[in-house]
Amino acid sequence: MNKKLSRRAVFQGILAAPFAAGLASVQTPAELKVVSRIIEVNGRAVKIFGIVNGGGGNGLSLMLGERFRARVKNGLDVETLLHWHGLNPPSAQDGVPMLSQAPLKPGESFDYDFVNTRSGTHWMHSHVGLQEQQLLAAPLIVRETAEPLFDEQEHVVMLHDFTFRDPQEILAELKGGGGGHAGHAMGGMEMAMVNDVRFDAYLANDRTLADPEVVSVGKAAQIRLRIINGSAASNLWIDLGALQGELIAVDGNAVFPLKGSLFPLAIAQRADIRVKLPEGNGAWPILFRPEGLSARTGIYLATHGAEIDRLASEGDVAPEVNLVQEMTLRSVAVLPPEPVTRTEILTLTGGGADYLWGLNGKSSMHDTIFTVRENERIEVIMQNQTGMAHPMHLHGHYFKVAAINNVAIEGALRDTVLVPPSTSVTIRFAAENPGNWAFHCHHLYHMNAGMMGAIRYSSAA
Ligand SMILES: [Cu+2]
Repeated sequence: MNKKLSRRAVFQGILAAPFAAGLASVQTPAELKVVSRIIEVNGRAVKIFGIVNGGGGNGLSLMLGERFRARVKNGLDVETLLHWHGLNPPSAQDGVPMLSQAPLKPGESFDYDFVNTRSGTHWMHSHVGLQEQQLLAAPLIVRETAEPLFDEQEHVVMLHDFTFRDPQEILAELKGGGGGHAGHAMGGMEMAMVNDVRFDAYLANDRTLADPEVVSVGKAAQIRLRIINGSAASNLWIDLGALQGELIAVDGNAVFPLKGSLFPLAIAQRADIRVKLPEGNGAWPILFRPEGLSARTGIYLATHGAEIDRLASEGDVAPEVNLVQEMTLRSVAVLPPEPVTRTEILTLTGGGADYLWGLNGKSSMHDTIFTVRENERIEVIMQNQTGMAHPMHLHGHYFKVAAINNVAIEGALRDTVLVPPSTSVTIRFAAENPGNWAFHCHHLYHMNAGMMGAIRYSSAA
C-alpha cells in the first residue's frame, strides 16, 4: 500500500464513520457521564441521577455489528457502576460490584470495549446500592438498520416509579416494619401481595401524566414504541387505550407479533410495540399503569395542532401482572435444539416479617448458586415459595422461557421473567459466556434484602 492510498483510506474512514455507525462512532468511544440533575415532580424540584452522552442526550444508541465502546465517567460525589442490561458483555465488563468490577470512585473513568451481538431495546443502570431508585438509569438501544425497515417513527419511553424519600430509609423501614409497607397503610391484604413500596409518582421520560411528554406524530403514522420498565419496584401494564398495537419484541428479542391494547411489563423488562394511528388529526394517550393501583403515567401521541384532552393521574385500578400473555409469546429466533445437560431447581424464598429475601433459602448476594461448564445447556426451574412476584434477571445470557408450571410453551427469549407467587417458571440457556454472573430479583428492595446470587463457570476465576 503506498502512502497516498493509505492516507485516502484513513480520510474516508473518518468521513464514513458517523454514517455507518449511527450516533456513536466506531473511531472513538462514546462518552457516558453519570451525573446529578434536577427534575420537577408534582411541582417540586428534586435532585436525581442521570446518564448523559457526549451529545448531551440520555443514554446510548448504537448499531448492531458495531463494537460497544464507551468511556464511563463518574461525575458524582459517591461511587457508582453501570450495568448494560440486555447486552452480554465479557464478565469483567458487566458492571456488578463484587462479581465483575470495582465501583468507580468519584471522578474515575472506565473504558468498556467488547463485541456486541445483541440488538434491541435495552437499558443501562447502576448496580450499586439503591441508586437505581434515584433514576440512575438510561436507554441503551441497538438498531439493526440505520433507517427503520418500515415507514415508521420511533419513540423510546423510559418508565420509573418515583419517591421523594431516601430509598435507604424505605429499605430500613421495610426491614424493621414487620414486612410492612414502608409506613403507609395499603388497601387490604390483596394489595399487600402486589406492592410493598408506596410511591409519590410514576414517570414516563421523567414526566407525570399531569405534565406529560407530547410526541409529535404524522397523520396516520406508524409508531414503534420502545418501552423500558426502569421501575425499582413496580410491575406495570402498557395501556394503548383506543389504539390497537402489535407487540413485536420483548427484552430486545423479536416475537411473532401479538395484537392487543393491554400488555404487561414487569420490572426491568422491555417491550417494542408497533402502533398504527387512525386517519386524520388527533391525540392519543399511551398509559402505563402500576399493578394493583389506580395511579398512572403516560405520554401522548399527537398530530400537529391536535387538541389534547388531559387525563387525570388516577384511573381504574390495574389488575395484577400475570403470565397469561407470556404463555402465548413465541420467539422468532430459536435456541438450537440441544439436549439439556443440567437441571437446577431455584427456589425463591423469604419475605417474612424480617423482610429477608433469598434464593434456595440463602440471602448471600454474591455467593454461588450453582456452577456450570462452558457449552452446557442449562435448565433452571424457578419455584416461587413467597407471597410476592419476582422479576428474575440473569446476567450475561438470554434465556428461553420454556415452561410455566411445568407446562411447556413455545416461549420468548428474554433476560428477565416474572415469577408470580406459587408459580414455577422454567428457563433454558446456553452456557457460552464464561465468568461470574449475577442472577437476581430485579425488585430493587428484594435484591438488596438478599434475593441475589451468582452463577459461576468452573473455568472462571
Ligand atoms: Cu423479588
